[in-house]
Amino acid sequence: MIPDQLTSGQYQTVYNLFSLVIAAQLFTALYLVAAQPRVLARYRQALLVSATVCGIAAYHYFRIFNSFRDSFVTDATGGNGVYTQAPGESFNEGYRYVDWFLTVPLLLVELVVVLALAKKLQTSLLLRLVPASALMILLGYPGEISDSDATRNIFGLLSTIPFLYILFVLFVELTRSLDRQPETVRNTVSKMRILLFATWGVYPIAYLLPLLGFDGATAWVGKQAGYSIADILAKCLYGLLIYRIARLKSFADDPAFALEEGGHEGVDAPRSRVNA
Ligand SMILES: *C/C=C(C)/C=C/C=C(C)/C=C/C1=C(C)CCCC1(C)C
Repeated sequence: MIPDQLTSGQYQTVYNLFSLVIAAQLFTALYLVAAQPRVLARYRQALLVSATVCGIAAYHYFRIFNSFRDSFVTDATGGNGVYTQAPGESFNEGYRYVDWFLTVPLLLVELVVVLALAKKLQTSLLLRLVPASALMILLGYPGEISDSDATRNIFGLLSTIPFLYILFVLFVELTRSLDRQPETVRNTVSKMRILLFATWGVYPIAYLLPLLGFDGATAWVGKQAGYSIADILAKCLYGLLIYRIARLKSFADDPAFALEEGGHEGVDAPRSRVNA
C-alpha cells in the first residue's frame, strides 16, 4: 500500500536510491557491451544477455523514478516539508513487475548459457527455469498492489511455490547432472547459485515488510530500498561475475588469448610480468 505521506528524509532516501539504481544499471549495461572483445566468441552471448538485463532495468527505473516524482508533492520551500500523495497520481509499482517479468527469466538464461553445458541439459534446464520464474513474478503482482493483508499473504505464498521450485532445480537437479562435469564448472555453478540465492532471497523479505508490523511509510520505504539494492546486486554484480567467469573460461580455453589479454590460466597476471 502506498503511504499517504512521507517525511522529507524518507522521500530523499527513495529518490536517491532510484537514482543510484539508474546509474548502476545503465553503466553496467554499457560496460558489458564494451567488454565483448575481452572474452572468446562463445561467451559473448552471456554478456549480451547480461547487458540487456541491465538495460531493461535502467529503462524501467527511469519510469519508476518519474512515477515516484510525479506521485508525491510538497508545498514547503527548502525541501524540509512533508511529502503527500499528489492528487490524481499514484506511484506505479507495475513498472517493477514488468521489469522483473522480462529480466528474471533472462538472468537464469545468462547463468545457463555461461556454464556452456551440453545442449540437451541446457534446454531441459531452461524449459523448467524460465516458465517457473515468469510464473513467480506474475503471481507476486496481485499481492504487491493489494491493500489487503490477506491478498498479500495468499499471492506471496503462491509466488513462493515457483521460487522454491527454481531453487530445487538449481540446487538439486543441476547438481545431479553436474557429476560428470569438470571441477571448474562445478565450482562456478556453486558460486553463482549462492549469489543468486542470497540476492533473490531479499525480494520476498522486502515484500513481507508491510506484513511485519512496520508502520505504512516505514515499511514502504524499506521495501523500495530492499528491492533497489537487491536489483543492483542481482543484476549488476551478477552480470559482472558472469563477465569474470566468461573471461576466466576464455583464458582457460585459449592460452594464446590469455597471453594477449594479460591473463594466464584463469588468473590475471600482473601487467609487469606479461610486459617484461
Ligand atoms: C532483477 C530482479 C530480480 C532478480 C527479481 C527477483 C524477484 C523475486 C525472487 C521475487 C520473489 C517473490 C516471492 C518469492 C514471493 C513474494 C513475491 C515476490 C514476487 C517478491
